[in-house]
Amino acid sequence: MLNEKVAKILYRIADYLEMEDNFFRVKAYHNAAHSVETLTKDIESIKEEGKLEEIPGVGKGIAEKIEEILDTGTTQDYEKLKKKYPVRFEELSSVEGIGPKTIKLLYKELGIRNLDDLEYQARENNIKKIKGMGEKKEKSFLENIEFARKFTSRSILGEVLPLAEEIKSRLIDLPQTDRVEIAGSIRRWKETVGDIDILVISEQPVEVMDYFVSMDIVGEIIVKGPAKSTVRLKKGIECDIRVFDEEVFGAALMYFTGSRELNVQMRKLSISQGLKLNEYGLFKKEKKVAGKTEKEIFQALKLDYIPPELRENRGELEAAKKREIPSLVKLEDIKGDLHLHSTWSDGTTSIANMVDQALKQGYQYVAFTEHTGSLKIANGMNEDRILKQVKAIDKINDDLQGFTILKGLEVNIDLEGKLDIRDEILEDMDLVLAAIHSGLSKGTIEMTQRIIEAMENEHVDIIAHPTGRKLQLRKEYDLNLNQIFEAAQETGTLLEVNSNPIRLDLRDLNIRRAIEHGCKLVLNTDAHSAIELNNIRYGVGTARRGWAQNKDIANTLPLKDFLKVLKN
Ligand code: DGT
Ligand code: CA
Ligand code: CA
Repeated sequence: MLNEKVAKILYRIADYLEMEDNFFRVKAYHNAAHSVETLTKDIESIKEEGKLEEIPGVGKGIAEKIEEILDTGTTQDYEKLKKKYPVRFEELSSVEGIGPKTIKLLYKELGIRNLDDLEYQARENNIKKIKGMGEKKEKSFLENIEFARKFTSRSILGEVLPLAEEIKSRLIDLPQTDRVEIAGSIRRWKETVGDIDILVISEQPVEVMDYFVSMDIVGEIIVKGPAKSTVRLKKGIECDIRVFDEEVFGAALMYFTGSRELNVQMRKLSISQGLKLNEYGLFKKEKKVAGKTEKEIFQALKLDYIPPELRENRGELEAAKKREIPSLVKLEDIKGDLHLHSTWSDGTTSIANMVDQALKQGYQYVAFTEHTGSLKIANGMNEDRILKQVKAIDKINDDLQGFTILKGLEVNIDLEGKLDIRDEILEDMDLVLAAIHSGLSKGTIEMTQRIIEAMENEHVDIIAHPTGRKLQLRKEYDLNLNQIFEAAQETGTLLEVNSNPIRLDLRDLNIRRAIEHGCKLVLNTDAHSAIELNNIRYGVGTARRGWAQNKDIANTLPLKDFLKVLKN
């Protein structure tokens, strides 16, 4: 709907004008935006009839701006303001208590551009130091950020990565490209992403850009130039592409992989060694010392190579200086998936087809863990059907060589922390997952106690999706995670990293905390169809962001050793 698009730009201009203290025009733009937004008639046809000035609140000046938007997709003034204040306006203003004036203040004083910056600065207690802010505001920002995140325009990695890979493969197929890489937050496997960043090596950038902006998946061209272009894809997300020479590509890749916070620290470190780092290389005076590859830049700075997933300024630079960057878990290290559903409960694929997929992924084992009795909506199985499935799996196993299907269950933890299947049945299963599926909003003490109680059951091997969050849909349960981690470690219960890109639960920081507590983890997909077994890569990316190594992850072990890690 064009009306909405025009209204949005007018609103945004009003916001910028407010940052500029131009209150009279703020009001004018605001009124015009509101009129356009609530028009029932299509604005394009009003323009064609030459009647834009008849819209309430739209005078000659704003009518001209609307024409400019309809003709070019933007206005020159708007573009200038965007450059002047390169902040994620929508993101920041979605935090309660933050308007244009505060955004300007936060940007000027602390360079805050987005929610991540805001959260960082608030946690560092830098906001209360700004004149006019104070401790109370800082605290309330922190409280409201979580809520605001749900309503921001960030997309889920699981939706964006396939799109980025599609663009990458199309660009690679061009005769003019020598190399194509996905950079930015996607390369870091961040669970949500703001936009897609693609870097290309090519000697014919103009042809590459021509192709890029004319792809059928492009909805709108935002900027087009020989070195950089930005489009909005039809799916809504923006995609940046930048072309570089082979000689500088490592430096460019490092710079545009970020994170911004790490880049700042890397530049500081370079300066302290008498060097200068930017997106074109590492320089000593005017002489380039490195830049063709990331590896040679890290080397020249006397650092371990830092994998992209760690580049968040969370201690990785210090570790790299001490040559203590751990060897992180890799996709090919995963030997099995221990959380699968088939048509026996609420999955859509047969056991045989799921196993085919597991074999394709090079696995040695899987476990089927259907829902149980009390979870009626998920076609939960009663004791009778559980025993039937056990027999069915035994039969399939007889025909498999070098591959084992484990017989498992995903049992429900009730309000008291009890399970909905008798111990006598659980005892005969190879593996038991337990999870909370109801009574999600009890208080911290109760929720924590329910999970600990379940872990104390000698048959429960794994707690599935331990915090219950769903990205942009549902917060984590109120849990005392320290107590959960301690109990998991003491009882030898594995904690799941659920690899469904909506869940990613445990998330990166909690993975790192769990490992510090000495917990063991297991990476599962919770697949309800064969294709979803591929989601394991999101779990691996997240585990790497949590600094996980093979020794932390039970399903990097061959079957025999894996079974030893389970209880009993
Ligand atoms: P996103 O898109 O919000 O999920 O996060 P990123 O990290 O992909 O951020 P983006 O797309 O704005 O920029 C890509 C990378 O480029 C970012 O991680 C660091 C680098 N970068 C871009 N602009 C700047 C800048 O002004 N300063 C610094 N230090 N780095 C920048
Ligand atoms: Ca990005
Ligand atoms: Ca970008």
